[in-house]
Amino acid sequence: MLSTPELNTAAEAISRARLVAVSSGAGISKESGIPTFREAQTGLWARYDPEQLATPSAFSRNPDLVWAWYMFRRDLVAQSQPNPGHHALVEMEARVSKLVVLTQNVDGLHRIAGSTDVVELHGNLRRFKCSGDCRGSPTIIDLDTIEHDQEHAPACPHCGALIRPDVVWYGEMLPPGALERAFDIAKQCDVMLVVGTSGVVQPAASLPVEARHAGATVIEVNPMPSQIAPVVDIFLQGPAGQVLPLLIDALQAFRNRSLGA
Ligand code: BV8
Repeated sequence: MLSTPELNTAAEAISRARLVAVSSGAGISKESGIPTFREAQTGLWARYDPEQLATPSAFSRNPDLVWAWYMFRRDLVAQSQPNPGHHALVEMEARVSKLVVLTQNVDGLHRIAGSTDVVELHGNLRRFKCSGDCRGSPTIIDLDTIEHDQEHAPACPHCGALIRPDVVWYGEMLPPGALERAFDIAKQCDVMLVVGTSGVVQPAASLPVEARHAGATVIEVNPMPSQIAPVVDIFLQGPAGQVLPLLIDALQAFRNRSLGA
């Protein structure tokens, strides 16, 4: 389990960093009540595999099924709040020179918590767009301005194509600007804090590898080791909502010791 020496070593590395990159996955939103991607889905969606639903082919084959899934998740996210893990990252941002969050999450909770520099690698399920990008990429559609229900994918008011969530599906390219900036940050950061990701989905899973190869210290926060374990320098085992606040305490203690020295 988590030990004080590891927390102190991690806090020292973060304190000394010019640039801290945080790479977050579904695990940081677990304590906000949002199930992680690989947990068995609940209820109505239990029989579906998210990786089969979050694809262009699923949407073209059965748009209403995929639409209903996103409406379900959108409602779940709308009822969720940032948890102590998200808030600890906002606190950390105030205590270090520069901190950028590179998130795989589509729930928008980092920004809602107050993180000011967030790169959304896989989009945001609170935003919707014309599936034909009829007025440029992306053609965002404000759902509040059109008639729609929970069961049927509505039509774009401009061109009639179906409306979809503004997220990156499997087999789709990540937003070019976001991907490029994420890898730049990974190459330049002194510390990469990886929080709540299984390290399975590419190309996001390569960010910690890139950071380590460029000389960064890689710190992982997760109740269990992930697929990025081979590049992790400091493993802080536990849930983000508990570990990240402890890391803030360790940062403060390190700062006090340095000032007291
Ligand atoms: C692309 C948006 C180029 C949608 C998502 C090699 C082999 C096979 C396939 C591929 C390959 N390389 C690339 C691919 C294709 C694919 C891929 O990576 N597949 C995987 C399955 C192997 N990648 C893509 O398609 C990407 N695009 O590569 O473009 C291209 C283009 C055309 C053709 C080929 C290539 C696009 C990927 C984006 C997919 N969209 N989300 C939506 O949400 O509906 S991915 C989605 O799943 C999430 O966004 C997130 O990224 C991912 C889930 O991962 P995690 O966040 O890590 O969550 P997970 O549940 O897995 O793990 C949770 C972790 O939290 C666990 O470790 C757990 O222990 C921990 N945890 C639990 N509780 C807590 C906790 N941690 C802290 N605190 C807690 N309390």
